[in-house]
Amino acid sequence: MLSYEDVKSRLEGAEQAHLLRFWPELSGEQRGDLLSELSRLDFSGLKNHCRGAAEAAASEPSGADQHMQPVQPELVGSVLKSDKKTQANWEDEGLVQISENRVGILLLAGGQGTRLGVPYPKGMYDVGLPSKKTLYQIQAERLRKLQELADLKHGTQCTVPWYIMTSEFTLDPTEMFFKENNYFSLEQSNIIMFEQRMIPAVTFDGKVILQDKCKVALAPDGNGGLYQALVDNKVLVDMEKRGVQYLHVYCVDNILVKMADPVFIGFCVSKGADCGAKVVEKAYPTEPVGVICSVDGVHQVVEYSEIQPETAEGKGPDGELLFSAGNICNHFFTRAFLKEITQNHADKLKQHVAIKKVPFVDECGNQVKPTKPNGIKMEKFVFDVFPFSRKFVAFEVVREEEFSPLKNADEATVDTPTTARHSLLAQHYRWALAAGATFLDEHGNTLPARPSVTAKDSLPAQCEISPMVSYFGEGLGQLLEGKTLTTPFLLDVKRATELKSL
Ligand code: UD2
Repeated sequence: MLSYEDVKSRLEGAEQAHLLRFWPELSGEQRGDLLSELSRLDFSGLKNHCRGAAEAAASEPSGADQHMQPVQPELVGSVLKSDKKTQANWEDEGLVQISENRVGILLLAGGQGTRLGVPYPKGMYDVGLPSKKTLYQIQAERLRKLQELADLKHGTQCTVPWYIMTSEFTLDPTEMFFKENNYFSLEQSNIIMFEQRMIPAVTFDGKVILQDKCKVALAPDGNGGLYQALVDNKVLVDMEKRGVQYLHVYCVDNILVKMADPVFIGFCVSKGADCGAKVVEKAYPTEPVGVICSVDGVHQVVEYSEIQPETAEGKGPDGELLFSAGNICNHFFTRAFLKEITQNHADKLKQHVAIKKVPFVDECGNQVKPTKPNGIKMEKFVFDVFPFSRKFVAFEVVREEEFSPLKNADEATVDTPTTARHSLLAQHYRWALAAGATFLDEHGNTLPARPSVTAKDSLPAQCEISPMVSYFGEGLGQLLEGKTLTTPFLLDVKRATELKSL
C-alpha cells in the first residue's frame, strides 16, 4: 500500500486530488480503507482515463453504423442450413478436441447484473425450475456430462478446465457458492477463478466520483476487461500448461448455453478459424443484442446500445432485417489468437461510454442518489478483438434451442426468470417427445405435443431433464420411447436408472 504523501502527489499529477477531500475527518480505519483502494488505481493511466471519458461522453456517436454491411454469407455456418451429416462431422471433430484436453471454457461472470436487481452473482440465481437448480449448477452439470460423452466415445478421461472471470463484486460470493456446493462434483483444481480490474466512474468534467467519503465509485472494466485479466492472472500460461488450444467464452445468463459445444468447436476448428461467434436471427429490431457485421470490410459487432434505430430497423429487398445476425455472447478463440491480442492489441481496444446514475457524496459530505445520469463508466467489450482476427467465422444456431438470457426481473416482458424457465422446460419437453414419450397431466389427460412456447400465457409442460442424463437431447430414446409419463416430470439420474430397468 502506498503512503498518504505518495497517493496525494500521484492524485495531484492526475488532477484528482479531490479524492482526499474528506481525509481530515476520516477515522484511522477509514483512512486505511481509502488509501488501500487508491493505491490500487492505475495512476499512470488515470489522467488519460478521466479526460478520455469526459471527451468521449461529450462527443457525437461514432456513426460506425453508417458503414455497416451485413456479414458475408460464406463466413456464416448454420445449424439450420447444414445437413445432419455435416453437423455430425463438426460434432465429431469437437469431441475429438475435447477428449484430447485441447478445449477449455471461460465464463464471463464479472458483471453486476443491475437489471436483474439481485444482490448476488447472477449465476447463483434459481429461475424456479422443478429441480431448483441455479444457473451455475446447470452449467457445471452440462460440463460434467460433456466430458463423459467425449470419454465414452474416445475411451479417454478428459478435462475441460472452467475459467471463471469475476470482479470485486462477484469473486467472494462465487467462490463461496462453489465451495458450499462441493464444486458441483467437478475437480476443484479444474475450476480457475480470477478477477478482472475495476475502474473509476467519472463526472462529465473528468473527475473521479467519490461514492462515499472513503470510497471511490468503481465498476468492472466491461467484459472486454478479459484480455487484461488474462495477463494479470496468467490464465494463458495455465492454458498452455494444460495443452488447451481452444476456448469457448460465454456469458453467465443464457440458461440454454451449450458449454464447449462440440458442434461449434468442431465447426470453428474445421474452418481454421482463430475467432468465432455464435449468432441467432434477431427476434425484433431493438432486441438488446449486438449485431455481427462488417464495417469498412472488417468484421465486428456493433452493440445494441450504439446502433441507430433506423439502422437496426433497416430491411433488405425481401423485407427481412438487414442486420439480423444477433450476437449471443458465445465466442470461440484459439489460444494463439488470445496470446497475440494480449501481447499486441490489448491497449488498442475501444472504450465504450455508458452514462449512468452513480451515487456520490456531495461537497458537504451528504450521500446523494442521483435522479438523472451524472457519471460516465467506460467499458471494453469482449468482441472488440474480432477486427484483429485473421479468420473470423460466425455460426448461426436455433434460438429456441440455444438462447434464452436472464437479464431482467419478472416485471419485464422479456428475458426474465419466467421466460428462461419456460424456454428450458419447453426444450426438454420437445426432447422427450422426440424420444417417443407421451405425457399426461396430473388429471390423467394426455398433453398435446406442443413444440414450443410462443403465446405469452401458454405454459410449457413441466418436464425437466437433468444435464447429467442428457447434454443436448441425446440418449433419451432408450429411456423414454413408448413411455407414458405424468407431469411434473423430473428426469434425474435416479429416475433414468429406474426407467432403464422397466
Ligand atoms: C451482451 C452482449 C450483447 C449480446 C447479449 C446477449 C457484450 C458487450 N454484449 O450484452 O451483444 O450478446 O449479451 O445476452 O458482450 N461481464 C463481465 N464483466 C463486466 C461486464 C459484464 O464479466 O465488466 C459479463 C456479465 O457477467 C455477463 C456478460 O459479461 O456474463 C454479458 O454482460 P451483460 O449481461 O451486461 O451484457 P449485455 O446483455 O448488455
